[in-house]
Formats: sequence, structure tokens, C-alpha cells
Amino acid sequence: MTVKKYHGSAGGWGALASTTKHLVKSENVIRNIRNLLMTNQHDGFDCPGCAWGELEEKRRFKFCENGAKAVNWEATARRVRADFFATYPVSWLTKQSDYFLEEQGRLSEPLIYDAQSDHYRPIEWDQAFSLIAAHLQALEDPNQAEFYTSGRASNEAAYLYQLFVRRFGTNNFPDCSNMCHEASGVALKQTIGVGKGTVTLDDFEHADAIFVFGQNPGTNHPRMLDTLRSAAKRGAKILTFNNLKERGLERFTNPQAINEMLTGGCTELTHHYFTPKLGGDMAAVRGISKALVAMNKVTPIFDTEFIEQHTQGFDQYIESVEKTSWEEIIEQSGLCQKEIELAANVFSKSQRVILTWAMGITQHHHSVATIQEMTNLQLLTGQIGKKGAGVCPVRGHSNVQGDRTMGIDEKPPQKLLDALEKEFSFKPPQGIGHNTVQSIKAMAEGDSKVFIALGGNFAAATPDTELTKKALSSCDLTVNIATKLNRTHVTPGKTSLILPCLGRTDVDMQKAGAQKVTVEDSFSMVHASGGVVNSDTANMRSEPAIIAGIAHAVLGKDPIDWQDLVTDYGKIRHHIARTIPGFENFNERLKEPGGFYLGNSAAERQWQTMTGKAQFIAHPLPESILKWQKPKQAKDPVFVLQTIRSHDQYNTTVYGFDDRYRGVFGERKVLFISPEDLNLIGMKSGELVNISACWGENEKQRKVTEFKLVSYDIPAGNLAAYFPETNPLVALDSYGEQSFTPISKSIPVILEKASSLKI
Ligand SMILES: Nc1nc2c(c(=O)[nH]1)N[C@H]1C(S)=C(S)[C@@H](COP(=O)(O)OP(=O)(O)OC[C@H]3O[C@@H](n4cnc5c(=O)[nH]c(N)nc54)[C@H](O)[C@@H]3O)O[C@H]1N2
Ligand SMILES: Nc1nc2c(c(=O)[nH]1)N[C@H]1C(S)=C(S)[C@@H](COP(=O)(O)OP(=O)(O)OC[C@H]3O[C@@H](n4cnc5c(=O)[nH]c(N)nc54)[C@H](O)[C@@H]3O)O[C@H]1N2
Ligand SMILES: [Mo]
Repeated sequence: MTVKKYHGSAGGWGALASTTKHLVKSENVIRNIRNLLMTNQHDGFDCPGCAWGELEEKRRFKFCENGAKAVNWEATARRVRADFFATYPVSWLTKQSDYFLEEQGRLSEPLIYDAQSDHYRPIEWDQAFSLIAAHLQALEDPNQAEFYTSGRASNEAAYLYQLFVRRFGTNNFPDCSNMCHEASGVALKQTIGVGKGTVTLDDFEHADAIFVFGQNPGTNHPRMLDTLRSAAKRGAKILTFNNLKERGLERFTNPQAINEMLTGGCTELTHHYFTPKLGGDMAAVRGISKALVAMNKVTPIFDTEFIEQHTQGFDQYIESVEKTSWEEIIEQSGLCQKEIELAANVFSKSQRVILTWAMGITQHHHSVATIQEMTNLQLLTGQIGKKGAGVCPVRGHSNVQGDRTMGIDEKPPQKLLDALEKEFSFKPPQGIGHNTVQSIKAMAEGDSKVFIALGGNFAAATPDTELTKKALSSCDLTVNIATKLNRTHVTPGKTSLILPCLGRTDVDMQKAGAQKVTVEDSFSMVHASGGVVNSDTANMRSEPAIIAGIAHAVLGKDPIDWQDLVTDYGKIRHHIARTIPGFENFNERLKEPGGFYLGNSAAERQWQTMTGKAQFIAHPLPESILKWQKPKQAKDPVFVLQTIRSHDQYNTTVYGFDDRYRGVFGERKVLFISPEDLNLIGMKSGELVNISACWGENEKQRKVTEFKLVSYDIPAGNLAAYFPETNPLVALDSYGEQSFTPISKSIPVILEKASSLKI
């Protein structure tokens, strides 16, 4: 491992060098150069990376460094074949790293796990489908099966999947969104009546101020830097709230801006950078409101017309703001009053403000309350439903928002169930199904016996890794529809199948010809995606074809002709158009370059809430975070740990071992700690520690070992490390209020020297 402070800006030559490195690693250089040129183009495919949007403009390059990694990773020429599985038993594979497993290449034929020999071996597609059918049909109750979805599935795949699962009889839809932006959906639905962001990309061109909370776009949404760069260049103020000083938010050199590249220039992105304590954002936003309330007494700044006409709960909210003391705000946020007043000043002077956020806000105990506090702030000056203003949860997986729109939802809206009933003449299950946390519990307790995953890496992405692995292993059948080998596949149930599928970049040939699929980005724009790679995929199938194969085998003679639906995905879209609002004339509108906008009722100031108004919702500041922020004793100090992504990973997919902007190279088992805390524990950078979670009084069994300390600019008392290595520390029962999202951004931990000498 080397640690070397990174002095440059984000992007620039480093991004180009890294793109080239991953291009070479894909062993498919020439073809992948062509692939990259097709990324995010109208006649190409949607980038399998993040869910940031694209302006409809003619540009040759519409990808970023990390999008290029995602494309190269998927469109590799490497294949993992039967001989590999004949050589290595699962008990050996399970000891290998996440990097090793995926590095083997694309899964290339269906496989079945043979528990006796402990090896995977090839199986015919039809046999695999029959086996799934036998297991599902043998269940006493359809609710004994769990159907997981990861957010890369296309709209067509997701729609077909939810239709099959409901036709089978359950709403058990754990999905990656449960671990991701669930809190945003829950919070916004209650306050503004729609669980999505209200802005479009165009709004960023009109905002006077952009407040960025708890996200690291330099790594996770690099194309957002381009948007922020344009905003900064035309004079918009960008304010960042982040526990860490992330280089991507400080300054950026656009690799596509020739003059910046040649002159070594860059754009300063953030005007004011605030580093709150982990979980301290709700208090910070409350502080901004408090400062605004004070200003409003001197010169009215609130939009009283908007408040009167469009909102409810203003008085109660102001009362709760007045009641919250500055002491509380300062203690919880870790910011001083002057800093918060400065932010309030920018807010009050800006006609149009956008608030954006991601996992630094959504993966806490009080995430729903925090997001509602952010919406309260926006309502004070009428920032919803106005050009250049609004709320913007920046979504993760490239189609995670679309999957929810298509009905991957364990709490389905009645309207969706009614529409399905009318369209397909069956009664969908009406109850609430399992989310991710509940599905793990159900499997661990033996209540659920079959686990099927449409993508993702359940074993590694979810909390309480040891418990989750036991839960999966105790299933009678686990099925993974996947592109690459991962931790979940080497954690098989008593019987297990791996079904290799086509990815975004692959040509998807069906009876009616090459098929396109569709996706929805963070801005509710729906557009088409068609693969361009056409080699060595003979024994892979598309996700819709696999789902149709399973449905056909499970449901037998069924009024829905599953096999016919996948001869031409236009037939699936025909049903989507008739059952999902906003998709009227879907097949026609798909031809529009850049796609079409689904619309957003809150952006139109139509409030689909219980009261028909936008709601101020007043929560007390959370006590939960204070529990871990008590003054530290020298003995057994409790720290708060956040788990983050490095620059070289996509969730559980590890592309490499460098985190360039944070200056860490060649190692992932690192623990970022402040110099002050290093002093407190009497250790030095480079030394090894074990990390134990301490959710309860005597609860120290959740432990990960031998992490290298890295001295870092991070608030004292807070720590950071990468996931999934730290997921064993997250207790299954520690999840967000109302959201059920595992708390992976504020884990209480204690440290000990790896030699097991207690600190
Ligand atoms: N290349 C790449 N792209 C990705 C992904 C990937 O893994 N790799 N993952 C995709 C997915 S699924 C998602 S959800 C997104 C994730 O995108 P991000 O949310 O950017 O991902 P994280 O790495 O979890 O980063 C969390 C950020 O919030 C900050 N933070 C943590 N806790 C707090 C807090 O309490 N307060 C404040 N103010 N800040 C805090 C951290 O310092 C960090 O900068 O990215 C998507 N895009
Ligand atoms: N501690 C901690 N835990 C976290 C988070 C965190 O910040 N901290 N973040 C959470 C978040 S935001 C999310 S979204 C989840 C992510 O959870 P998941 O979505 O379950 O995980 P991924 O790592 O994105 O899944 C990677 C796997 O997906 C498969 N795959 C890739 N492309 C395709 C495709 O096109 N089709 C199919 N069928 N399979 C494909 C490959 O086999 C690959 O191994 O993790 C969550 N877990
Ligand atoms: Mo995510």
C-alpha cells in the first residue's frame, strides 16, 4: 500500500490514464473504443454506471472515467467456463476476494451447484427452468419465496419480473433501493406527494445556488461534475456538506475541455465547503432554517403566498425551529453558528436553489427526517415547482428509479395492483411484502425457502454479512441471474443455479430482431438502450427471456403468453403503456432522441399528499446520533464509522485497489482516521487495527480485522472505510426509521490493535 496525498483536481489527465488502463485490462481494446463511443448515444446503449442524465446534444464523448470502467468491465472478452468450475470447488472460491471472483470474466452458460461434489457444473436452460418451477410449486405459500432486484435491470425486464412474481402470488420484492434511496422515496412521498426528485438537468442551468449534501460525485456520478462546472462558471454558488473533503467537489478539470487540459487549468466547484459530523445534516439544515427565521423577522424573505396557497404545517414547523437551540444544532452538526449563518445567507440571497443528496444522507437512522427537514427548508421560500429550483436525490444504479416505476415495490400502490388486475385479469396479492432486511430475517428463520435474484450481489451488499450468508445457505434453492461471478453465487443454498445473462452492451437478438430496452434516469427521463457487442454470447440469454422462461415453466398453461412477450419487447412496452402512468404511446415516444420526460406532479405544484398540500413536517432533532457522540473517555472510545465507495469500485464490484482522489493506492482494507484520534488511541498511520461494532452495551461480536490506519482530514470522532469489507459490522436490526435502510453511514465502533492488544 502507498498513501500519497493527491494534489491535483478531479478528472484531467489522471482520468484519461485510468480510462486507458481499464480499456487495456478488458482485453478487448479496439472493440471497446467503439463501445465507449456508443455510450449514452441515441443509437447506442445507456451507460451501465450511474443514473445521472444526459442533455440531448450532439457530442462524440458522453462517458466519464468510471462509466468507461463499467463498460470495459462488462464488455470484456474474458469468459468463465465449465472447466473453471470443474477445477475449483465452492469452498475454495468462497475464500477468494470479490475482485478475484469478478475478474474471471463473464459467466457464459447456465450452472447448477452440486452440494455433494461442492462444484458448479453446466445444466441445460430448460432443466434449470423446470427445477425452479418444481421448487416454487412445492412451497406451501408463495410468500415463502424472495425475489431480489438490483437496479441495473431494464424497464422491460423489471416489468416482466414483477408481473411474474405477482402472478405467482407474492409482493416479496427486496431490492437494492431498500439499501439506497428508500428514505428519499418515503420522505418525499409524504411531503410533496411524489417519491422522486423534482428537477430536470435543465434546472441546473438556471439555479442560483446548489447545495450538495452527502455525496461524492467525483467518483460516483462524474458526469455531475460537468453540470456543476457549468453552473459554477456562470456564477451559481455551490455549497457542499460532506463529512470528508472530497476532491471531486473541490475542483475539476474536464477531460473534454482541451484548453483546461493543455493549460493545467481547472474549475473551482465549491464556494463553501462544510464538514459536518456523520449524521449531523439534519441539525445543519435546522440551523439554516433558524437563521432564516431570524432574518425573516427583519426583512421578510419567506414566500408567504406559496406557503399559504400550497402548504400545510408551516406554524408547527416554525415553532419547532424556534424551540431548537443553537447549542443543540452546533453539538449535533459539528458546525459552528457562523458557518450555518453563512449558508443561510447564500440561501436567502438566491432566487432559485437546488438541493441534491445521496448516501451520506439516506443511510442513517434519521434519514427520512433529514430529507423532510431539507424539504421544509425548500418550502420556506417556495423552491419546489419553480424553474432552476427543487429537490434532487441523485440515484445510484442506472435504472434503479425505473425499476420502482415498473412496480418493483414491496409496498405496491393500489393503483398499480388495480391496473394489473384489469390488464391481465388476475387478482395480484394485496399485502405488503418483504423488503431487504425482512427477507434476510425470513430466510434466516426458515420462513422463506427460495431466493431468486435479478442481478446484484445480495450476500455482499446487505448488512450483517455472516447472518446473511447463513440465511442464503439455508434456502432450499437460490437462483442468480447475473453477468459476473460474485460472493452470492459462492454462498449457495442447498441447490443453486447461476443463469448467465446479457448486459447493456450486448446485442439482444430475439425473434423480431435486435431488441432495445429502456431506462429512467434521476430526472425521470426515459430513453432507449440497444447493445452493440455481438460475440461469444451464444449460451447467455437476455433478462426478459430468462424471466419468461421461468414464468412459463412455473405457471404452465397461463393466459399470459410469456414466451410471445419476449419475441418483441414492444409487446411488453404495450402493456407498460396501458398500466403505468406516464407511459402512454410508449413505443412511439421511444423514438424521440434523448427520450421523453415522465412528468412530476410536485414540479407542477400538484400535491398528491394526504391533504392535497405540500407538507411541512416537524421532527425533533434525533437523539440517536448523540448516543455515539458523547465526550470520549480515553478508555474504549466509541467512534462513528461510515462505509463508502473507493474510486475503483462499483458497489460490490472491485475494479482495482486505488482510491486516487483520497491518495490510497494498492489496498482496500484501510481505516481513515483523524490525526487527533490517532493520538487518542496512541497509534500511527500504517498500523493495523481490528474494528468491532458496539450497537448494544455488550455487543462486540461483529468484528472485522486488520485494517490499516490512514491519517486523514476527517472530523474527530468519525472514521471511514470501504464497503463491502465493512458490511459484517452493520447489524441487521440497525435500520432507518420508516425506510428500513441499513445504517451504514453511522456505525458505532471501537478499535483495538490488531495484535489483539486492547487500546
Ligand atoms: N463509480 C461508481 N459509481 C457509482 C457507484 C459506485 O460504487 N461506483 N454506486 C452507485 C450507487 S448504487 C449509488 S447509491 C451512488 C452512491 O453515491 P454516493 O452517495 O456518492 O456514494 P458513497 O461512496 O456512499 O459516498 C457517500 C458520501 O457522503 C459523505 N457522507 C457520509 N456520511 C455523511 C453524513 O452524515 N453527512 C454528510 N454531509 N456527508 C456524509 C461521504 O463522505 C461520501 O462523500 O453511486 C452510484 N454510482
Ligand atoms: N456498507 C454499505 N453497504 C451498502 C452500501 C453502502 O454505502 N455501504 N450501499 C448500498 C447501495 S446504495 C446499493 S445500491 C447496494 C447495491 O447492491 P447490489 O445492486 O445487489 O450490488 P452490485 O454490487 O451493484 O451488484 C453487482 C453484481 O451485479 C451483477 N450484474 C451486473 N450487471 C448486471 C446486469 O446487467 N444484469 C444482471 N442480471 N446482473 C448484473 C454482477 O454479477 C455483479 O457481480 O449496496 C448497498 N450496500
Ligand atoms: Mo445505490
